[in-house]
This record gives sequence, structure tokens and C-alpha cells, in this order.
Amino acid sequence: MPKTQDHTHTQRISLDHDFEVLYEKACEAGIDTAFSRAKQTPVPCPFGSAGVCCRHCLEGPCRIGLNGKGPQEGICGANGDTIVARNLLTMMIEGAAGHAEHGRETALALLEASEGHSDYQIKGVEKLYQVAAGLGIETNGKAVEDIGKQVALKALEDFQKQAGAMNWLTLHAQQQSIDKWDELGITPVNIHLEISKAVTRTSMGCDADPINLLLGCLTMGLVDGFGGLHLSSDLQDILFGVPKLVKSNFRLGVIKKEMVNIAVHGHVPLLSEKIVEWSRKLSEEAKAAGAAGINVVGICCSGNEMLMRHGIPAASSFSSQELVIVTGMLEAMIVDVQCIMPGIQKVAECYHTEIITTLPYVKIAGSTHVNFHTDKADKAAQDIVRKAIANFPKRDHQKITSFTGTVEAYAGFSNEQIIEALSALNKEDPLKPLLDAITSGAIRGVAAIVGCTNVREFQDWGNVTVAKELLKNNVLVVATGCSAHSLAKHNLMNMQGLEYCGESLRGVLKAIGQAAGLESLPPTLHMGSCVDNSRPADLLTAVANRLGVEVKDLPAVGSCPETHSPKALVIGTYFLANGVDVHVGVNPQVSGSQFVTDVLCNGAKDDGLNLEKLFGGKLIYEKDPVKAAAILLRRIEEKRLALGLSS
Ligand code: XCC
Ligand code: SF4
Repeated sequence: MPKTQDHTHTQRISLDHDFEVLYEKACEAGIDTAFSRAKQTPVPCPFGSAGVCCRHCLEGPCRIGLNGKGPQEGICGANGDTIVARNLLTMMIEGAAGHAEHGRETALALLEASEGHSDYQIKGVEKLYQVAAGLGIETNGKAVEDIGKQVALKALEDFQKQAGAMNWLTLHAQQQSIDKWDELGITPVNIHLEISKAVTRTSMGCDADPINLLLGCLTMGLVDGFGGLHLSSDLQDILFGVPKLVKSNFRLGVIKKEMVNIAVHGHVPLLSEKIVEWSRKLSEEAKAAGAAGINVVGICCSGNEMLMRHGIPAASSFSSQELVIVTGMLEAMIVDVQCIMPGIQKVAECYHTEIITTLPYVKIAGSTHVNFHTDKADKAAQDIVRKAIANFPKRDHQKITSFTGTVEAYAGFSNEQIIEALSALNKEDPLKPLLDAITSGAIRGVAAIVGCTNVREFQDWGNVTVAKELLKNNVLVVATGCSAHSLAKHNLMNMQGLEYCGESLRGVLKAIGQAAGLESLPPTLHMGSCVDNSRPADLLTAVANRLGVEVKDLPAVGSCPETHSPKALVIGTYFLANGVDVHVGVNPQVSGSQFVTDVLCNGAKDDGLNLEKLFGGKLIYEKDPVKAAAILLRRIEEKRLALGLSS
């Protein structure tokens, strides 16, 4: 069993007490987790943290001296501004590539389903018609499969066309935004072209203009927003159906001692859908093995996807993924892609848990690999579920820690679901009750709390604190990704949390909820996984269109209080390109360049060129969640004032 150097100080790691219990247990057993590893490297490298370390060629690595001391240029002459901007773009590329790959896999899955050589069928027919119409595809008299194929081909065209703008950008963006992006020369043509161009421009001896590099970051934001988020959400809705209101549970009590427990972890829901399906079909086999049945729980965004469409309960967000294994009750953890800590394998080796990787390009040494492809998805899912069942009798009962507490949460707030709820108040014009609430000031603004949990942060604290501060001040809060886990675990997605809402917000939530047959809408609305950040974006676009303004004019903000992932940074950049203010609570690693910091964070009234002048919103870096919320509230009020909305 691995021993860590220092387990004497078990400081607090999470607002979720269950994980603190497991962390202590892991420390006592000498099992390393990300939390203990983070404590072993207490101070991150100051050069990397400031973004001034360059490894783009073999003459380096070079680093710029901090605070003006030491060398101010790399060997090639690249200065701190160029190096910082280039490193930021490198992170953007990484984030956008992950989401784009998610989109591409989903597009291929839709193509194969449409052509009939796959284990999947189109379930979201209405969404298919809607997307097809938006893309200008003739649907009259055509079979569903035929339309599905046309839509899939249009999506794949976004990875190969050589001129014009991406289809998915034209499908979802406001024309005024497109005009602005065209004028700045940042409109993406195709996803792979832009990623490849961006990799090229960051390489040694290419782009050395920090402004141009930052504009390249915005192009990556658009690639991510349209080619990653929107394309993935749309096609997943077409394949698996549009999410509808569901009630489920969060926290570690969702892991059941008497059941075969399977965790789905990662992002692309293709395989998880089948795991859920086969877990239900094979429950008799689990009973034959002595279990009461099969229990699927979610981790990270796979968890969000399965929650949104099937009400699967959620066990953990990103930062505590290893600790789920420490319950001693997990028979298998199935992973696909992104945010999967390699550390899970070592932890699993201390228990009976089997880690199962499923994609040929995401493997972990020591783990089981079951190759997944859409035409053999049923077979793969059955194999995996049976492996989990076979592990059930191997549990070491001495090592089990079970929890009883769960927290109820509502989820499934697609825009379609939100519109449906609103239409109970106004059938002819469903958006009107929401618009009225915003214009009257009953709702001051809209905030999307998105992104991750981060091992170096006190888990859930930032996400929950920003949310509570905004709710108190009558801001409508929607959430996605791992931050949605944080909010759900702390009662912000059930009726108990209504007490945190300001009076006028609570009134609106109750009015909408009751018309739709609930006691109220929950205080915060779970809109899905990280790629589902397309949903809040679409909601804002719909509201802006109805008010006859641009998204940038709306009293709307984004916040990533505890992010860890370049994916969250590039999602934020997509919102920035739309003029929405974005808060990050974790160092974005640009402080090594005053110039880059100014461009990103300065206001429209400041000297020089900056994001707010160009697009209407800026990056806000603030570690303290209470202060961050205060800044966001101020920004919301400024935008209300500019729009002439009631104060
Ligand atoms: Fe990953 Fe999406 Fe972040 Fe969670 S929220 S840690 S990116 S799983 Ni997207
Ligand atoms: Fe150094 Fe320039 Fe090479 Fe970067 S690209 S490592 S700054 S020589």
C-alpha cells in the first residue's frame, strides 16, 4: 500500500463532511489522494503560476524574471507579454479540443445511428426537426433517419469546410455578434482548421503579437462555444432526447451497501447511456450474486448527463473522485474521457474496485480496458456491468464506510423544460413572464455558475458562497458542470434552499413553479454538463432577441469560482466573446504580463485596448467568493442602468 510522506495534518478539504470522513480514512490507511498530494506540493511554481514559463522549443525552457528582475526575454526574443498570451492560447486550445472531440464523436454517432449500423436510435425527433430547420435542411416528406444523416453531415462539415463560418455558429449566434467577430477577423471557419492554426501560431517563431494571440484565444472561445458546447448538446438531445425535469439525489449516501455500485465518470454520454440501460436489464444477475440490484451513480459530467436524462444520482464532483472508491463499496468505475485523475487506479488497488477505461486514446496503466464503439455498445456495456457484478463478492467488509445522508435535487432544466414551465403562466408568449421579472427588477439579473471543483480549493465553498450571495440579491442562478454538484449537495437545488433567495426572486420562482405543478422552482436551475453551457447561452440569446438587444447588454454574468480545467477557461472565453462578464476564482496564470492582464480585466473606461471595449464584458479574477459576488452584482446593476431597466 502506498505511503505518503505527511498525513499528520488533516486539514479541512470540503464543505461536504462525508468527504472529510473519507479523506481522514484514506490518510490513516496511507492511501494517497489528490488532496494529500496537493498538501505535499503546497506552493505552485511561481513562474508557471504567472504564465511566464515557455517550453515551446528545445532552446528553452525559458522563463521571464518576475517583477522586472532577471531576464525579460526568452532566448528567441519573445517577451513576457508574448509568452503569457501564448501560454493562455495553449490552454484554450486544449480546452476547445476536448469539447470539439466530444462534438465530433457525437456527430459520428448520429451519422451511424442514422445509417442504421449502430446500437443507438434517434430519440429526440422534435429536436432533430428543430435543428434541421435551423440549418436550412428540407425535412418535408423525409424519413427521420434521412434528416438525422443530413444534420450529422452538416455537423461534420464544421470540421472540414474551408471557407465561410461554422454552421453551428450561424445556427446559434446573434447577427450583431457575427458582424463584430467578422470585423475582428476571429470568426472560426472549421473546428480542426482553427485548432491546427492555433497550435501553429503558438509554436516557436510564429505569432509574437500579444494582441493577436489574445484574439486567437477568442477564436478558440468561439470554436469551443459553437463546435464543442452547442454542437454536442444539440446532437445529444437528438440522440438521447431533450432533458426534462427530474428529481434525484446527491452526496455519498447514494452509494448503496446492498447493491452492486457502478460509477460512470467522464463526459461523453454515449457509453454511460448504455451502462444505465444494461444495469436495469441485468439486475437479476446481480441478485444471483447476492446483491439487491444494480445502482449506477454519477461522477463529474457523465454524472450530470445521466442525471439530466435519467435521474441517476450523483456521488462526486471532480476533486473528490478518488474518495468515492474509499467507501469500499464501488464495484467498478467506468471512465471515458476528460477530468479522470490517473490517481484513481492506485486508490482502486487498495480496494476491490475495478477501473474500466473505454476509449482507445484514454487508458490508465493497470486498469481494465473494454473498447467501446457505437456498433458494439450493447455488448461493451453488458461486459462492463457483468464485470462489476463479478466484483461484488470480492468486497472487504472491514473496509466499508457507508453513508446514509442524501440531498434531494431537481435537475433537467433544458431551455425546452424552462419554456414549458413558463408557458403554464403565459401560453401565447412563454418568455414574457421571465422578461417581465427581469425588466421589473423582481429578478435583477441572471448568473451562470459553472466549472469545476479544484483540489487546491476548499471544496464547494466558492461555488456555494457565490450562489448564496447572488440569490440573496435576487439574481436568477443557473448551474452546470461540477459547480452544479456543489450547489445541489448544499440544498440549493431543492425547496429547502428557497430560504437563501431574496423575496422577489422567491416570488418569481414560486409563481413559475406552482403554475407548472410544483411547490416552486428550486433556487438554482441545473442545466446540465459542461457542454450544456450551450443552454444558458441559448437562454440569454432568446431573452436578448426578445428585448431587441445584444447578449452583451443583458444583466447577465458567468462565474467559475473553483475551476481547475482549461475547458472552463475556454468556456469563459466563449462568454467573453459574447460580451458577458466572467468571474474566475482561481488564478488564470496571466499575472506575469501586465499588458495581458489589462486587456482581459480592465474596464471600458481604462486606457488602451481591452475586452470590455471590444465586446462589452471582462474577466474578473477574485479569489474571495463574497467579494466576487459583490463585483458581479455591481456589474449586473451597471448593465441594468445602461439598458434603462428599473433600479
Ligand atoms: Fe471537469 Fe466537466 Fe470541470 Fe467538472 S466541471 S471538473 S471540466 S467535469 Ni466542466
Ligand atoms: Fe525560449 Fe523562445 Fe524557445 Fe520559448 S520559444 S523556449 S522563449 S527560445
